[in-house]
Amino acid sequence: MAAERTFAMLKPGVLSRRVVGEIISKIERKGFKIIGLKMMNVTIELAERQYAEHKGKSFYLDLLEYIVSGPVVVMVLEADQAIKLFRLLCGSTSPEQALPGTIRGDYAMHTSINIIHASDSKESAVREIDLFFRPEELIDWEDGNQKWI
Ligand code: 3AN
Repeated sequence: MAAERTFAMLKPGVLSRRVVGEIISKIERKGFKIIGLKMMNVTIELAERQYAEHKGKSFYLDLLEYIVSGPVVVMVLEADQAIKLFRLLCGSTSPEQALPGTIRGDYAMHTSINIIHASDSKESAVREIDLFFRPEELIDWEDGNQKWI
């Protein structure tokens, strides 16, 4: 199966809660290969581009305010079926429906502060990776453990 790439963001608050390492551990333990990783502040312009599809919705302004409210950690993850499997690992957008064991199930209490972003389609993944990473920031390293994943 051809490896796929997806975009992930640990949203503001994850650094403050000192759980960045725990969440990245869950992502690694599942078997995703991290090929891009950095910490940054999201500008309002970048936030508007990332969430353009939500413009006009009731939660849009709160979403922008949240995403620029503190530093985030962004990643590009590679795996077979990365987009689908990573969304499963994140759990439902609504923490009431996110199952225990998923990242939102274990770490989030409210939809508006649901701590992690995962691309929802191939098109979104390509667009978001391109928005947040320069090509030279992605490192396609040789994975000697691939046959065990
Ligand atoms: P997901 O991030 O799970 O793909 P989307 O794309 O529907 O969810 O929504 C993007 C983000 O917008 C969510 N992660 C969440 O932060 C926020 N959001 C979505 N729906 C709501 C809602 N009903 N109330 C508040 N915030 C919401």
